Amino acid sequence: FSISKVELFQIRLPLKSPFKTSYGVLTEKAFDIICLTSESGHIGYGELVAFETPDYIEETLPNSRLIIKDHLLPLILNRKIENPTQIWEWFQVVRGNYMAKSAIETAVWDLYAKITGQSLGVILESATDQLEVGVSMGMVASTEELLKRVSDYVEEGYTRVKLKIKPGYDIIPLSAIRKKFPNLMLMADANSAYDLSHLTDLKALDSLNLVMIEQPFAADDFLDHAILQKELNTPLCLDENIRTVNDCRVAVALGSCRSINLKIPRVGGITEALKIIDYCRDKQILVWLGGMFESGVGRALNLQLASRTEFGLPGDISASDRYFYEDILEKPLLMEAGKMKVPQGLGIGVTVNGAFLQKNNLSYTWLKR
Ligand code: OSB
Ligand code: MG
Repeated sequence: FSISKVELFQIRLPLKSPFKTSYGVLTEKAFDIICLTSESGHIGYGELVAFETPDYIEETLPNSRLIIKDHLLPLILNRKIENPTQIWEWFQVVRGNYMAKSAIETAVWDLYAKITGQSLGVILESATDQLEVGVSMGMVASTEELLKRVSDYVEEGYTRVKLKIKPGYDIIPLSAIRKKFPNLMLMADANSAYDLSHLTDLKALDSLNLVMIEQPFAADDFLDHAILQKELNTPLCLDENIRTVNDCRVAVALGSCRSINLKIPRVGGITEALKIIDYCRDKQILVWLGGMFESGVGRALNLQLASRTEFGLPGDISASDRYFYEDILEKPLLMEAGKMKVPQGLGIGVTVNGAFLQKNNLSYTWLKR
């Protein structure tokens, strides 16, 4: 097949409550939705999840838009696509820019599944139609308010809770949660806020029976993570560090982690994500699916991939209504009886609300002539 039309819509969804991490506060999620139309009239959707500021990793929404328009789209337009794995190969001439690549690559997978009349889950070897999921929580100053929020999430059915931490906000809130919920799958995510000078603080967390500690050190550090992992019983998980399967090989060679938070956009799309899943299975690294405050498009895709058997923990795939007042789908993805349903329709399995997209800023259109 080939692509006859490309559209990019710029969307902003306000968050229900501000999300505080070690690097800042987010009150609104800005993202783009990419629509690829084939000559057959099928539409594939992709989500560009990059943030407006380079604080999580270096990629940003404005830069990614530019890379898509000037460097990635020219590599796929006017070309016959036989299989979505080709996209990953064609994109190799562009270095890095994983989130930009993923936005296009995942839209091609969706399009391919729709053209061939299949659910993307079938192609991705989804093994179940419903999943337990976890929730990621920003920092909350008051312990009382924190415990109230954890209770609400547990009651709603979330089976794993992740709390953002930083030096000075770690053992106290985590101990309070642990005391009230002795058996909860609890973990912490530092988004690179620590270094080896905090070794004592990090070792103290070993007493809390955490499922894992995510990304305590710098996004490009493998050596200090390995030193820390040797000092801890709690498994370390890498997020920001892992952009390719080669990064996983370095982490395994050095012993930098025992778990990987896999985000499709952070690794450039589904093709690389599948390689990482295979590699982690071979090396007995616990892989689980992370999130980027996705709208329904990215969230539906996450559910499809996370329903493979290799995912050893509930993912950061909360219901749309955990973050947003309204989603961009005809039907939002909600928690039902403690589980999220894996959408079963063609492609990513959800219907995007066309009127909602049209209401938003169309930033770019390309039409085959
Ligand atoms: O570090 O896992 C992270 C969100 C955006 C960027 C980075 C991270 C996160 C989350 C939230 O923790 C995951 C989600 O629910 O989408
Ligand atoms: Mg993280």
